[in-house]
Amino acid sequence: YTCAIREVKTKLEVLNDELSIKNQRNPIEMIKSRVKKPISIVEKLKRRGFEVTIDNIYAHIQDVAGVRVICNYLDDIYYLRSLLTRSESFKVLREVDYIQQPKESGYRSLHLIIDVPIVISEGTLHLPVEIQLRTIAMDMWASLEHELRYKSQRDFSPSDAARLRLCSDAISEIDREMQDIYQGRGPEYHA
Ligand code: 0O2
Repeated sequence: YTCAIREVKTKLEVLNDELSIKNQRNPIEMIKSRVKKPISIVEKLKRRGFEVTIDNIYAHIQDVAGVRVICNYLDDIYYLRSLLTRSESFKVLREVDYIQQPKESGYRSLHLIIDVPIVISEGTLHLPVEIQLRTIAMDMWASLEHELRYKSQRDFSPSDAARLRLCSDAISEIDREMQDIYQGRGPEYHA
């Protein structure tokens, strides 16, 4: 899974370098990655009613390898998505658009699960990698929401959840406005 992440990161970095030469700007602000902790893998398998086995991890957990791509603008997300879905290197296994359809919590990001071929001495291994594409603002919201929901010293109340949903709506508005400013579109564009 570490190698699968390396493959994806390298492809994204190459793409970002090429696009920065072509367009004089980078669509990718930052790339983060992680291999899911064993305890989280075990919890996820149990939650879904599967026995904890290597085969079940391989068959049912598609986000053991995770790559988070932080973009400057909303359009950058969909531009990268179109490049990734057309790429001959990876096959898209699943796509979930939590930007068009945010989660109940207010979470927004575009998730792509891609199949990454890894060439090893015994042949080619195919591993899934979850790519989360989001703007800087969406990343800020997701990081703080996660922190507040799971790591806060006090209980997370329904009122906290409701306020976070409002923050998510505000952030979505800011993302759209930033995109419009970047493209020189006035407020009349959405009228
Ligand atoms: P981590 O620490 O990022 O690995 P599931 O709902 O987990 O059974 P699925 O399809 O994997 O099934 O879930 P989903 O919701 O499509 O995507 C899971 C990942 O998206 C999460 O991974 C988070 O990274 C992110 N995510 C989804 N919903 C929220 C949310 O409400 N708030 C925040 N901050 N992040 C969210 P993990 O495994 O939960 O955590």
